[in-house]
Amino acid sequence: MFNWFRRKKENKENIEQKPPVVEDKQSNAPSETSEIQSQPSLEWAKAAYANIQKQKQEIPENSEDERVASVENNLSAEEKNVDSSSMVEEKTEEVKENAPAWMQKSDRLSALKETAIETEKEEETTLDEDFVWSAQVLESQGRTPDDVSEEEFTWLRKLRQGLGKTRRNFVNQLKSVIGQGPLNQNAIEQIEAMLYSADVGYEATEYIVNTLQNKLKEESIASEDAIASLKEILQQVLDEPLQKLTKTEFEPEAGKLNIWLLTGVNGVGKTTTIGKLAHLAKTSGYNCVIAAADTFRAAAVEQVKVWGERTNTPVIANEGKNTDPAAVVFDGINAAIARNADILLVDTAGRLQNKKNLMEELAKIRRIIDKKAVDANIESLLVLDATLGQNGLKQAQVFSEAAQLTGVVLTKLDGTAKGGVALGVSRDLGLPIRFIGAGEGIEDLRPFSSYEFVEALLS
Ligand SMILES: Nc1nc2c(ncn2[C@@H]2O[C@H](COP(=O)(O)OP(=O)(O)OP(=O)(O)O)[C@@H](O)[C@H]2O)c(=O)[nH]1
Ligand SMILES: [Mg+2]
Repeated sequence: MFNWFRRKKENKENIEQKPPVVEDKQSNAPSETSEIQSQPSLEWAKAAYANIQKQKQEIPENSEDERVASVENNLSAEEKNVDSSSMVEEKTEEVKENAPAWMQKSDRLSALKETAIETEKEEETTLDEDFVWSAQVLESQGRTPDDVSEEEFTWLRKLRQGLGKTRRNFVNQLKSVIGQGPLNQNAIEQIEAMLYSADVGYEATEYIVNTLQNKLKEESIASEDAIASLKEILQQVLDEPLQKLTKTEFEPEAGKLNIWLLTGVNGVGKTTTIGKLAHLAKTSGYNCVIAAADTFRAAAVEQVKVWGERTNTPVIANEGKNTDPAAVVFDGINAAIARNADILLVDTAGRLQNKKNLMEELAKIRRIIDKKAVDANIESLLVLDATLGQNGLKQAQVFSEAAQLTGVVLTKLDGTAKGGVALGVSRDLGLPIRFIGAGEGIEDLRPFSSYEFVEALLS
């Protein structure tokens, strides 16, 4: 079993970054093929590719079915031990029948199903530019070609493609101003404009530009080295919020209940993230329970149940009208304890009438958690939509006042040119980014790595 939470995510040298060797397709660099061919890392990539092909041949065809069957068996055994008198607990097969007629036909439900089908189809891994780039990232993390998995390559490819728009703007402009000698005023202004257009935000931009300027003040260095300096600065900005923490890794704590509360404005991807997290945690070897505490609209509960069905995760919900979300969380904690679950995922409402209401609701949920799960390890994660850029950050301020936030999940990095907002998040909110979403599919969310993010952004 591959544990995504224990995966090594940092550069092994941490400071000594490799210069970018794989050029972006649309940059005006020499042709890709000759670039890649000339790198010694290509051997590493080829060896990793051969290893993945070998792994695939070794996996018997019915292993996936067996895995699903064993999860189902475990589930039914666990379910026998749960007292569900006060809660409506959905067995996943019943979801479709229980959903109101309009919901069964609704676009949303069918869209979810379609994505499910889509993500089940595995894309063939090919030894292309993205693969070689991913291999370089893994190699610089101290990995060997025989200990890597295909899903790592699939994710790194997704991350790099997701940041493609932002990267193309960044890298092309950077190349035209950086590495032409000490930075002059004109170059500084261009870099500033570029950072703003990627939605890095005012404070982070000022910091990045000043630090870069100090570094490049005296010397005239090659553009590759200048980009390496910039990478270092960006990674520093992203890692800064970790400095004040005693435990920097984000991993479910063993022998404890871990409660992850997801908050954020409407439509940012909270519910989708819950589903993806349930999948990620389960396939990494953890038991999850979901509490459907978005009681603001009926369809929200149905949506969570679809994800419960897809991930074989029990969903605790309360069907009543105007139910108190805190009561659902209460039931969720009971169910998680009864099942000896590792993680309780809590979905919350994004559509709130006013700030006061939001404050009260979240505060109440938090009080229940603190009181009911005294020994639990609680993470309060703010979900932010990267496509909203700086606007999203402004809305986020309200949440940081209401919930005792401990981290951020950045969603929708696929297809946005505003990937730079990650830097603004770290600088302005002072919160570590814990997960990153780059697509609507179940596999499209992974733990965040500042090193991988910066590499995907600049090389
Ligand atoms: N492209 C893309 N779409 C995403 C991503 N994450 C979520 N979405 C989509 O964003 C839309 C809203 O997602 P939800 O999970 O319903 O958002 P929410 O925050 O729970 O919304 P409310 O419950 O209404 O507050 C859905 O269509 C998702 O498929 C992502 O990483 N990339
Ligand atoms: Mg939702």
